Amino acid sequence: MAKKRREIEEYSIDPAAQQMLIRAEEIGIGTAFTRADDMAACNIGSAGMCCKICGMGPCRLTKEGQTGICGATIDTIQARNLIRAISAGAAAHSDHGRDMAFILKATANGEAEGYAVRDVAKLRNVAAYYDIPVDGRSPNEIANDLADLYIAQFGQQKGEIVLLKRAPPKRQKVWQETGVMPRGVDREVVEALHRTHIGDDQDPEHILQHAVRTALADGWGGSLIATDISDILFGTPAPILGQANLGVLKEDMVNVVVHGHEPTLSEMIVAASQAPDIIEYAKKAGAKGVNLSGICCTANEILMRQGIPAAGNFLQQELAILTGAVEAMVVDVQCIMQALVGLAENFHTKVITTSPKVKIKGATHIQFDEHKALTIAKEILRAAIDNFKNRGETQIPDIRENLIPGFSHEYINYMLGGSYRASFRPLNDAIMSGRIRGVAAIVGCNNPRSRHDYLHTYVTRELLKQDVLVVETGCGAIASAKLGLLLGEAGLDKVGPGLRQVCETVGIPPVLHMGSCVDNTRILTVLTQMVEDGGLGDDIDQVPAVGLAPEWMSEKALSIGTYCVASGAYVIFGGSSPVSGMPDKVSDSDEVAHFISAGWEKLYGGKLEFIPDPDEMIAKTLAHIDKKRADLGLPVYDPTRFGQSGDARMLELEELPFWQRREALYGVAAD
Ligand code: SF4
Ligand code: MSK
Repeated sequence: MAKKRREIEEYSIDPAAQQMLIRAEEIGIGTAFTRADDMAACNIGSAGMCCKICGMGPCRLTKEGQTGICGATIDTIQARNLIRAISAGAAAHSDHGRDMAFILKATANGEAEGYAVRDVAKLRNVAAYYDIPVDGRSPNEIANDLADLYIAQFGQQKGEIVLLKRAPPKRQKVWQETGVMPRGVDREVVEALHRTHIGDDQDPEHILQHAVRTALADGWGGSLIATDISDILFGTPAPILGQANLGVLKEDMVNVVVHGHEPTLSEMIVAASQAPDIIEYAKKAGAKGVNLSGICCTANEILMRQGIPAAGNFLQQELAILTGAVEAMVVDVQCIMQALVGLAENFHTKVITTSPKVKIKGATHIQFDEHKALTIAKEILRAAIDNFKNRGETQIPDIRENLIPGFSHEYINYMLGGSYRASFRPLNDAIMSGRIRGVAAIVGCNNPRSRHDYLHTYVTRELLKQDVLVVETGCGAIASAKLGLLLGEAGLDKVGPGLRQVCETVGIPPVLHMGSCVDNTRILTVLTQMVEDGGLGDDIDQVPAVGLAPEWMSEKALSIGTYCVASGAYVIFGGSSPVSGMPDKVSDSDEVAHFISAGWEKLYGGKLEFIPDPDEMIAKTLAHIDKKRADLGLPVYDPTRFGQSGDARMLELEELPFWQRREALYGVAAD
């Protein structure tokens, strides 16, 4: 019997995505959306109740008190499945960080074609954390030492990952006392795999303690290394005008879409696309030039730094090809659907894999090599240009939105305090006074099992109304961008009055785009500085802040969620729980689900919960923020206290005849 398909509007709230899904239906092509309809999720697997780590299984535990053939309980199996997912996520982020460290090393030694240290100030600041001498030394000398130090963090066997010292001192003490200080990135990931081999660690809480250690090796290790070095090599992001959605593709240009996560090759493709010889080559092929855009977090990397438009988020990778206007989709690592290659066969699009770690059968492989990155970038662009002549019928949705991304921790610091008094003080003050109720980090993926972009943007909009400042990364940030929430005035009309006042005064949008999913470390840095600047307690768990991943799907999201919890944050995931006995429902007997919530809260002050209902997510976020406010002795949040403000008030006054403005402003009638 054919499975029931959802209506197009149920697949996505994005009209550009809807247009492409209609096109797919007309042509008779399947996408992740239709495949999700056709493939019912396995209830046993999705709740973590299936074990297949040895050849005696797989063991599916569906009855009360049942164990696997080896005697493993449901709690042990769920904990093992969870730590394996977290470790895979930590490995993916961290391996990205490792590659960045090797590129920094090659750059410092003049061996990386086209790369240079672009942000010397950040290099010096980062080096200073580790007492690497900076005075009287060239950027390359400092970069060489930093690269060596960072490369060593992966293979380190004993001691502590050196980046952990950037966390608040009290937080470091929590980690020391609970025994979760990661020793080296690779060691923790390997140990997670060892512990979960048949016949090893079988105490769920003990397994999950190591899950925390492994996730910390990601957040305060591999990911932080990736963010630091990306900024050093390509520049620390600052606000810049960009655009998002499929309408950024251009009919009269060669469209090259870069997709994945690493900025290394994509930055070179940006440079190559502007080279006169490439523009000339494109013109000879009958195009006006090369139009570059991105998908997923490669998009975020070049959007934040170069203003290169984002064609869309995770669920739009197939939809970009469906426009028929993409000459090449160039992919590196992570979140790349294998379906792209089969889909591209219906069009002229070339799918080009570039990472030595990622090949897809049927795709063209042009391997990235940092020693000749610019040469390779040009080779890729020439292949795309050569393909322009093969373009058939196209349909590019005329839908795109402007946005201002680029809110790195450093820029927020500058924005709030200027060059000489860079500080988070005004933000802390606004939270303390109640103008801003608290902060929410809304991050993470799309998932075709939920309506594309709906949960992200619903939760974002509702929290903004409640005077909650929102910071975003990853595919969630692209969802908000497409709705126009990442713009100053454009986003302010539906924002609470206190938050609006702050945004108008400082000149920021109410939703700050902070980067890719590896850049969730920027959020850790922001929280750390909010603690350092005073008034909001002396550790991250006291700050009125919550992290949300409403549409998560990747293992990296689980690692991010876990390191944020271990850093003191309350983290809410949407969708189904990988550790509840019944999908969407936690019962008293779900030991693992309780442990990562109440158990972790006791140990780390943060907790991880899976809440599918968006209104419950919002209610719990606000309740948590209000509790943290009360614990700090801050005034109870009062939405009527700050009324209308700033520019909004002036616009209202402009509507009045001038003789009434004075009375409206000062309560005194005109003479
Ligand atoms: Fe089954 Fe135990 Fe093997 Fe897992 S480890 S598959 S529960 S026998
Ligand atoms: S790309 S990990 S779908 S955020 Fe970073 Fe988006 Fe999630 Fe991939």
